Amino acid sequence: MKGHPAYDFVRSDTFRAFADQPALAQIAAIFFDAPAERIKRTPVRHFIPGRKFASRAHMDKTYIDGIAADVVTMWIPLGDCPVVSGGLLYLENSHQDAALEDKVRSADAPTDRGNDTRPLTHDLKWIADQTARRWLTAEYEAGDMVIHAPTIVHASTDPGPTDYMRISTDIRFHRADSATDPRWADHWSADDGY
Ligand SMILES: O=C(O)CCC(=O)C(=O)O
Repeated sequence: MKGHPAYDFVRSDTFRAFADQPALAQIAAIFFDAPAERIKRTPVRHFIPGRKFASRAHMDKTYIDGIAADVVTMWIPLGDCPVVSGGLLYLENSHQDAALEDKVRSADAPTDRGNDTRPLTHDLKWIADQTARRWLTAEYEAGDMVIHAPTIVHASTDPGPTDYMRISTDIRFHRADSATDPRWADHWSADDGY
C-alpha cells in the first residue's frame, strides 16, 4: 500500500530493471515457444520471522486469467531463503491432475479465511493427505528462481526464527500474442485486492 517501502520498491528503476532483464523474458519465451511479454503487476512479499503468516495452498489460475501455455510465474527469493524461512512449496505434479481442484473443493477443505474462496486451504497436511501427494521445496539461495505454471498447487510455510526477513518476488510473463488479464496491467500494491 502507498507509504510502504515495497510499494515504492516495485515502482523503482532498480526493481524494474531487474524484472525487465532480457534473460527472464528469454526463458519465458522458451516455455511458450513464442515471444513473451512481462506482466506489469509484480508483487514483492515480505514475511517477518516468527510471525504466523504464510501463503495458503492455491493455484495462480485462480488469481490471474491464463492457461499454462500463455502464463508463467518466476518465483525469486530476494536473498537466501532456507526451508526454515518458509520458501515456496509445490504439491508434487499437481498440475497434471485436472480434477484436483474440484476434488479438493468438494471435500470441504479446511479454511482459516471463510470469506475468501480463492485459496484451496491453509492446511498443507490436509491437502497432501487428500491428494496423496508430497510437498516439495528447496533450500533456496539468493540468485535462485523457480518457474511454475498457473495450474500447480503451491504454498509456503510460516517463517521460522531467523535474523532476516524472507523477501521474494513473483515475476510473470504472458505469451505476447495472448490476452492479458486487465487486473494485472498496473503496478502491484498490497491492497489492490487481486
Ligand atoms: O511467495 C509466496 O509465498 C507466494 C508466491 C506465489 O504464490 C507465487 O509466486 O505464485
